[in-house]
Amino acid sequence: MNNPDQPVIPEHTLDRDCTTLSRHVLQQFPSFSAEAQDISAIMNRIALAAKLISRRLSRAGLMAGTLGFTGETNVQGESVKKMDVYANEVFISVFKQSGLVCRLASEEMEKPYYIPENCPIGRYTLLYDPIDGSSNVDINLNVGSIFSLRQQEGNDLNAEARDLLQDGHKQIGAGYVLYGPSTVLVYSLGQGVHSFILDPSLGEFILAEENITLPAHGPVYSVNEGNYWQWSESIREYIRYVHRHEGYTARYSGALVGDFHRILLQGGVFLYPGTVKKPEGKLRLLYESAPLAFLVEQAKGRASTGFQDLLDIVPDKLHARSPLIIGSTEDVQLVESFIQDWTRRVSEQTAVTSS
Ligand code: P6P
Repeated sequence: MNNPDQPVIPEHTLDRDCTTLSRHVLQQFPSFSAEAQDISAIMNRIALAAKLISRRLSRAGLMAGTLGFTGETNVQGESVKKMDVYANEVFISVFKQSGLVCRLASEEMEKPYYIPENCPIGRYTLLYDPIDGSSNVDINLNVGSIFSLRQQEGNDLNAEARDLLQDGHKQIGAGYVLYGPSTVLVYSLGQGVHSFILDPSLGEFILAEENITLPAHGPVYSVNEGNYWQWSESIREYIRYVHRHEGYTARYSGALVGDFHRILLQGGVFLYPGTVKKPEGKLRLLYESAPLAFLVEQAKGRASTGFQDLLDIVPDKLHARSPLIIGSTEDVQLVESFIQDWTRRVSEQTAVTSS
């Protein structure tokens, strides 16, 4: 009999608070198979990494030696932030002695990191950008972690990880953590995109939204217009179009995860095109563009290089880069139409001048 003086907690609230990430992952599988248990355990480790990084970020300004640069340069030729190193080491630590992940491939490491005690058993590779947008760390703006999960194929005896040089459709799952006013984890295992919010009082990621889908069009275009004169004319034509037409608004944070999260929830398009000098662009394929492309397609959006679907790209090296146009289908197609029209005009002019 309910005590009238006691508040009745609606079942859905209690049940919702108990829909933790690991439980939600298990629900993605038809049975509690060994694979389901492995993937659930892997996601739980990623969640632990996210909690450790979130905790460090929330105290970064108060702890000596947390902010600023290490003085080193990474394989990308970028100055390394202390937070990059910490976050990279967190991912390594949470997977040691796990029997789950044999290899870790990170933006911060030239070669994959092997965890030998896991390798005969753990047949998974985690690819990740431990801190995406680290230029935002010292100014307390949002940053993120991006991850992609692939099955290890073969024994990789010469430790060259050539089996990772395959297209994005080979991903088993992908996701990101957004360290913002709250810490949000978004993931997909190929059955929709789902978001979780870290409840610090519980130390658990609690289900926030299931089966997130983008609208076919959104008002936001997200691009660093400081690169305007480095782009090809087709991209400049697209930018002039959205400048001239009502209904568009620019948003750009300098951190891919935050900019993508806005597009995922509100629609629109994020672009990091190539430039004339660097046609491959800046973003890394295997642990930045491809995981987000996996998510956006699961959310009924699109991801393209401007010339082909992003998930079809086969990298030639671990740290390969690719141009990225990602978001609502209509907005991605609009950008592609400018590229295709311009390419057609150029080839027609070439044909005329050479005839
Ligand atoms: P730019 C961060 O360094 C990053 O890799 C992405 O997170 C972000 O979208 C992009 O680079 C920002 O690059 O050239 O606009 O500063």
